[in-house]
Amino acid sequence: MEGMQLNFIHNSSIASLSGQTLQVTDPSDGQTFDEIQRSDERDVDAAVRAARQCFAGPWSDLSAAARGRLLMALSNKVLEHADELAALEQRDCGKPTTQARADAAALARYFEFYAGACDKLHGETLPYQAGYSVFTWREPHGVTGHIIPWNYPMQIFGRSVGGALAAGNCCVVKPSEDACLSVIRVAQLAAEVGFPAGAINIVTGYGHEVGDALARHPGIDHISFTGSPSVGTLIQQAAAERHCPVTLELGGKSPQIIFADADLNAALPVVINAIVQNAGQTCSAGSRVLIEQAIYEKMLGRLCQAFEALRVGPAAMDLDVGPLIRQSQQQRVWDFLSDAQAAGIPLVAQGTIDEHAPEAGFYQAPVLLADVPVHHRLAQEEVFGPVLSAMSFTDEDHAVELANATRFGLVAGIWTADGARQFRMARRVRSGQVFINNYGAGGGVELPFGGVKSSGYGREKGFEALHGFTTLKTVAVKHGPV
Ligand code: TXE
Repeated sequence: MEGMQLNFIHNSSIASLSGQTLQVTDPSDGQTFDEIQRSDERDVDAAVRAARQCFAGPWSDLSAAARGRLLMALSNKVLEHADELAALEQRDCGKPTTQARADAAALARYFEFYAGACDKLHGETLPYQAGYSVFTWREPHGVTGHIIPWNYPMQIFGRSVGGALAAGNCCVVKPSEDACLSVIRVAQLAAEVGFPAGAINIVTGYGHEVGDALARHPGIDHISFTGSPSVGTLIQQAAAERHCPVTLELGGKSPQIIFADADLNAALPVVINAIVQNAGQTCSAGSRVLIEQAIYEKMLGRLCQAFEALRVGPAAMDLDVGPLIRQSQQQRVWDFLSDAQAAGIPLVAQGTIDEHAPEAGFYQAPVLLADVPVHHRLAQEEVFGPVLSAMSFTDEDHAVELANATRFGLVAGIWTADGARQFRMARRVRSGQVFINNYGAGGGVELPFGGVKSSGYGREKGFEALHGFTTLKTVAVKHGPV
């Protein structure tokens, strides 16, 4: 065992009150290498009290510009420590080096963006009856709770906590029990650059213990959750008990829609990357490819070739695909694949697991399945692995019907050279983001992100997120006699 990670509360590293810990496993070799605190509701309570104290004093005393300067200092600090943070997340999540480094750079960018946004957030003056002056203030909720998953700990911390702090909130964060090392380190770095004690607090442990306690705590004024739809329901129910606002990001079954007139050379690598990035464990993964019938066989052939060339291995080898996060996630993917086999869905191509990949690692070769029926669970549920389901469509109406035929609506990619169709399709596909002739647009912090239907609601990223992390107060002043 290499170390022992502590909670971070009131700018201090402290053990959980129970003294219990959980082991941290490296997905590349299945070996445990660290320990984190297994906290409970008492630790959550201590973190919420620290955050409330900070909100009542030092944090609210700062001007918006001063908050911005702190966030900018944190952005620079993250860049200075980018290699260290990337290495932590790489080991914790099994991320190939290129991905882990990109995530550390993205974290710095989130803080940079929100640093600049702090003093640009303002209310409005409103025309009203004679004798009144009416205006609005955008006020922080107070203390925000953030429940973060394991697939992109740094990025989701950046987009969620960065926005909440910029809007003037103090934060209590529960990272995933499967990946919290990078996030704990970022909170320490924040203290080093001068964030007051209590502004950012981290409490680790199981979701049903710490996450549940956070969602129910009366001192939490807003909850931001990214994770599975089933836990999203529990969070929403807990929040409803005390009418606490929530932002939910619950994943998707996002389509990539390829028309016969599309630039297939441009589409091919993007479609592949959208399903193999982070081993398919990405909420916005393009996990369905809908191909116009006229080019179905041709495009499928090209996808097969590309899939056969994909290589999987330990994170440090920096191949196309790393391991999955844990054994149960690997089992989840295997269950989907055996269901596909039982249903006679053709597995038409798969990548190769490198011979140096340790037996005990959680590897899964990328898989391409053809002719997947629209109602099969492979076309309906999030696999969260490198599994791409292909199906064909006859015309635009059929493409829209298939694209919208799931309970999710997070992201869609549309590939066509026809300008009018680009706009028609963008309107008709139900999702929070639509990309035309690209997918993700580089994932910039500027682009508001979130879903419709079971993909959740509320938006993170962009300036829009600041609206979700604030509440609007209307002030009407009656003019006195002159
Ligand atoms: O998610 P959980 P899991 C999807 C993806 C994946 C599936 C299961 O399809 O295969 O969910 O993954 C905390 N009260 N996504 O089981 O459990 C938990 O500790 C409060 C998509 O890992 O939802 C962690 O911090 N919190 C998703 C966070 O919720 C609870 C990313 C997410 O874990 C809790 C991750 C409870 N009762 C998985 N139970 C995306 N949208 O990108 C758990 N948690």
